Amino acid sequence: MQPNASRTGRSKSYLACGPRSLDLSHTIIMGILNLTPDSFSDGGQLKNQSQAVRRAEKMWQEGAQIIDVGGESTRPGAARVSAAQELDRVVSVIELICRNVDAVISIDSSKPAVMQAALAAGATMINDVRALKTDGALDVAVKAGVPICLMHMLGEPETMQDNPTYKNVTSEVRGYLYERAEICVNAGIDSKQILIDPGFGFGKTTAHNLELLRNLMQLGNDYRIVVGLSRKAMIRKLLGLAVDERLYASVALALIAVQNGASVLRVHDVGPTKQAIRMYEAVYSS
Ligand code: 8Y7
Repeated sequence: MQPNASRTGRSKSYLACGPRSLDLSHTIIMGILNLTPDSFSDGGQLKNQSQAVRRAEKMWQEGAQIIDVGGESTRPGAARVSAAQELDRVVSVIELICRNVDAVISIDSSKPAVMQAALAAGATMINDVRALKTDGALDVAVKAGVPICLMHMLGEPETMQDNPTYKNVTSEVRGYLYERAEICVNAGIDSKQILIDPGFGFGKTTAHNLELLRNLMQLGNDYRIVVGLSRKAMIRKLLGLAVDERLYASVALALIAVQNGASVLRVHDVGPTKQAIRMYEAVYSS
């Protein structure tokens, strides 16, 4: 058994993603599939779509059990897009991935209409950086019965990095996530289907991010933890590296997250992260 499972005394558990179930006794990799226009060099919609499906397939082959599909950028300073635009970006790609790749598809969105359409197209998980706070989002999640990742964000992407301040970042993030999770449970979501995520970089300084990662265990055992640190700006701030130079640091951070209790890793570089996890599991399962 992995130390993070034995330390927390959790028995074998699963996420129920429609017809599939994900075994949480192994670390799960969620591969990032960005369908925002800046993630493509050029070309028309069809070219983009087949490129996206190929990328999903590659991530699946490299070990991603979940593909997280998103059509709205939540980077610091990013503007919001309309539901119509987001739908246009994600729905047909989800249908195509479903037909061609055997992975669980997660919809990265805060908009209930987008969640609903994505679920109808074959997604069986929701990843919401706004933790189902948008009007109507909780209702969609309750009816769908799929796993839901609730992420902490201080403020909104346009302004979240303007001097974020906490008295105690770990306890405030934990308090927020447990409050959101309780609201979900009271609305009828099975607590075993709820995942929580501290939201690295979402209204946090580098010092906040480092403290949260160090204290990840303090998010507790009630809900499984998702962590996204892949290629994030804190690596530029600490090491001065451009976004395409952040692989080794990203893998190191992912492994620290696993040691500190993360169950799901949201990453761009699936193959290298999978190798690191396999070594970790080889050490701790023998
Ligand atoms: C996260 C995320 C992003 C994260 C979860 C990026 C959509 C920025 N980051 N979702 N989304 N956790 N659950 O750099 O950390 O990927 S977008």
